[in-house]
Amino acid sequence: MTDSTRLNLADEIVLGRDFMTLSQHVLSQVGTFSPEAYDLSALMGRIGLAGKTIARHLSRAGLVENVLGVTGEVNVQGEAVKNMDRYANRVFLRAFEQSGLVCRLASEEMEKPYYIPENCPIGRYTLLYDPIDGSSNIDVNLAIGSIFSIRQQEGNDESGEALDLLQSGRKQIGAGYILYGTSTMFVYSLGKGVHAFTLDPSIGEFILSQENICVPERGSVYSVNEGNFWQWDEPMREYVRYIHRQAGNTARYSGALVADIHRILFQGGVFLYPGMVGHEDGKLRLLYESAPLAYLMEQAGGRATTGKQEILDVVPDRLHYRTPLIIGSSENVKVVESFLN
Ligand code: P6P
Repeated sequence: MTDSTRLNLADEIVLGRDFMTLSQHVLSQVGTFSPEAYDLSALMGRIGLAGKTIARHLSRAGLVENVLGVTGEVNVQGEAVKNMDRYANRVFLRAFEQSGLVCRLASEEMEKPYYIPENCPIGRYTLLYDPIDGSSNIDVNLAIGSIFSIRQQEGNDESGEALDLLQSGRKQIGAGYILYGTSTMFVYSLGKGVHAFTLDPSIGEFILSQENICVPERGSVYSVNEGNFWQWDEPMREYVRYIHRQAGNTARYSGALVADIHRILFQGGVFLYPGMVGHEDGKLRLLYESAPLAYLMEQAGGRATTGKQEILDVVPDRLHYRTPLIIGSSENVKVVESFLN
């Protein structure tokens, strides 16, 4: 390379970093320049576009309409729908209309999957997502997230019941989340490790910030809503009493699953959302919350279980199926299991 084409080393390094964008990284992950590789790269790029659009809207909370507050509706989960839930759900749908990539989208906010017929002959992917996870944090300006899972559509789903989605999390071909925190981060895996990108608003790109993230084998953080203590069964209460007695543990619970998982992914520890009296399956939904996060955690060397079964082996019997969730460092998860079994 002649001097006239070179920059100084520092600028070359910055260019190299800034040009490892999300779409570029997906191509490097798939390792080929096949049509499928470009489809996945474009698909991840559209999810990134949805995340950037949601981050922009969040940044105007309190200044523009329809960011804070509730719509007055109740969703299929029986939860009050926040303005941001509805906005973010629509953003994901718009990101994939006319994309040719995704035939069907399933969301926490929609009772049934949303079909994009013009995409179906081409786009064989289904996107499952929680558009805003932790929406109780929105009105108090705390971290929230979006969670997504990518599956291949099997068959033509003539019944419109999306029965092919009722399979274990091992069928996922990719998963990830967007964390709207002090910075906006995009974390994903296509089965070859977990990689994190940070949004650089000055160029509107997610830039690679951490590659091949490995969750520590054990950690001192335990993340659980202890306000539910007397609704848990005795073995779970015994585990938490054990943690209280053991020196060195730290309680961290943000009210947003994505934020708590992100902390554990980088620092180790365990997140728990157990079953409760009257809600034995817990609160978290399998297909677009627990399964994508379990996929990431296993890719990072951690574990995720219901307490009785690996999350990725659970086969749901309905779209909005819930499971208890114990997820994080392999050693911490093992200790929890020793109390439950
Ligand atoms: P609780 C948010 O509604 C959510 O689905 C997760 O993001 C979060 O971890 C959990 O519920 C919080 O639930 O019952 O502790 O307020």
